[in-house]
Amino acid sequence: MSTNVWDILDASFVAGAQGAAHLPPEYGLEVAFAGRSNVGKSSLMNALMSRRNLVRTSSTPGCTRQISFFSARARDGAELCMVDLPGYGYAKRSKGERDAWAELIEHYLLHRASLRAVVVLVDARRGVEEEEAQLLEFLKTREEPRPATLLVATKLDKLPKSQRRAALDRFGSGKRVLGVSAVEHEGIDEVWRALRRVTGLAGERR
Ligand SMILES: Nc1nc2c(ncn2[C@@H]2O[C@H](COP(=O)(O)OP(=O)(O)OP(=O)(O)O)[C@@H](O)[C@H]2O)c(=O)[nH]1
Ligand SMILES: [Mg+2]
Repeated sequence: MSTNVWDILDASFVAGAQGAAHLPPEYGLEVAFAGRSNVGKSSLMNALMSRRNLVRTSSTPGCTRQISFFSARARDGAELCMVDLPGYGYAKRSKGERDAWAELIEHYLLHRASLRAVVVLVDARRGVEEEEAQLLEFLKTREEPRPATLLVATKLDKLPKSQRRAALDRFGSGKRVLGVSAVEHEGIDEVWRALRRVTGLAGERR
């Protein structure tokens, strides 16, 4: 196996926040993982951190009930804070309709200064739908400096190999899409490379 500077040497849970008052202090670079419930956010984070069960995953949608912060340190010393967001709808709603949850996530996405990138996950079999389009639009409402957005198609293994390329090309938002499978450990290095690029962390394959 080749040695990558982004091989993860340490990964650990830092904090969980169920309200804005519980967000951990800002330090370093943060990357958040967003997308509807069950899309594979926690699984992708585990794959990126080379840990099987650091981030809790579940076949029951809506399992992640807080914003969870993890710290990962790579072989070259680069550190990144990875943030697991609960899945939810990003539609513009009245204050009354919006629950405490949505408020917490929106607050985090709009105001967290250390947030450098938001990885938006979409099931490879579905493509970008209303909810993801709304999230991408919502992120554009943030004042500069705005976090980069990265579109990732998950569960690529659920599609026959012959259909994968076409499915990614069909995503259609005009943004580049990275395809991954947490199960087959497919596309994980490419996500790392993109994360390092958008966060400004140097590091190429040695
Ligand atoms: N086949 C396949 N299944 C996957 C993949 N990634 C995740 N899953 C499965 O999809 C289910 C949901 O995965 P999670 O990673 O918990 O999804 P999540 O987006 O964190 O879900 P919430 O925390 O509920 O928002 C689990 O049963 C995973 O095993 C993948 O790449 N391929
Ligand atoms: Mg989760």
